[in-house]
Amino acid sequence: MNSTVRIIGVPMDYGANRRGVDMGPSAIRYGGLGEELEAAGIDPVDAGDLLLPRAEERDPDAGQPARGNAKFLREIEDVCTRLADQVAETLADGAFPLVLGGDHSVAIGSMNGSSREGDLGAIWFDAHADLNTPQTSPSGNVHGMPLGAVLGRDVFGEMPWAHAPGVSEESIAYVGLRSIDDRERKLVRDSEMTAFTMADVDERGMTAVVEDALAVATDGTDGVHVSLDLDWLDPTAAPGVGTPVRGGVTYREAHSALEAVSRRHEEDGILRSMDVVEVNPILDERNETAALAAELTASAFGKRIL
Ligand code: HAR
Ligand code: MN
Ligand code: MN
Ligand code: MN
Repeated sequence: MNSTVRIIGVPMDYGANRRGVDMGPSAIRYGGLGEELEAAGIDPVDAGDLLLPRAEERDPDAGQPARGNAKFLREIEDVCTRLADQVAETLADGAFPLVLGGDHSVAIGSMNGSSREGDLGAIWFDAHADLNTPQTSPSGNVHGMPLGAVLGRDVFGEMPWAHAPGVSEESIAYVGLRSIDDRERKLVRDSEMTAFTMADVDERGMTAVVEDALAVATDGTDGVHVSLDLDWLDPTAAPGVGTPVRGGVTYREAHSALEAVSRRHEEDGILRSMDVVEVNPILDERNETAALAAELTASAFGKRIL
């Protein structure tokens, strides 16, 4: 693993439909992220949080695109532009960027920054496909659009802060999908992305699925971004998320998935950047989802039981 891990907090909830995920970075730190990473043999450096105006002080519709619906797009552009610069700077310094969300729209910034270093594959651990655009979104919530954004689909193609040319569809693999909008289903099917749903996990087991996902994300790229949305887990294991979906990954399956990532990384150093998103402490039970986010991050960085 990269010698230094730099933690970048992004207390952003503009992309979600409710307040709360803006407290994710604090909750994940309080949940033991530093200690967990040290247990993985990592020496983390905390760069603190980006500064964001409160959502109540902003007009969600001020930055609406000419067509479609995307709330707080102007604010998300500002945050993701600054985040992308910090991620790129972290990589230029030889450190590993670990981004704490915040809602999943932070991944637009992480992946834009990370892909400046060279072609980037991605593993998307999520219940949701996050492939909407302002034209297809049923909600206008940008946390349902980060992959649509980095792939430059629809209006995102004209937004250089959103479209990341170093990320291509065929290098993206979903793991654990189970909640896809009707219009989005066709988008996923017609795409070049590889989608491992919960049914694939049931059938083949988590480790085999993640190894295949890693093969997709490493083929023809120079590095891999891991995006961990805590609603990937079953709500019994991770209650503190804004959009829980039944039938998710168990506690142990989640650990084995991230352990598989770290095993591959130990072989050939594939991991370049990571984000951990959608923890909502308001909805959590005794901070257990945040603590689990910290634990899973440590598994990705090589923490083992023995
Ligand atoms: N697909 C829905 C939408 O676009 C739900 C958004 C997903 N929520 C998330 N993302 N937490 O993974 O509005
Ligand atoms: Mn997501
Ligand atoms: Mn999700
Ligand atoms: Mn593209």
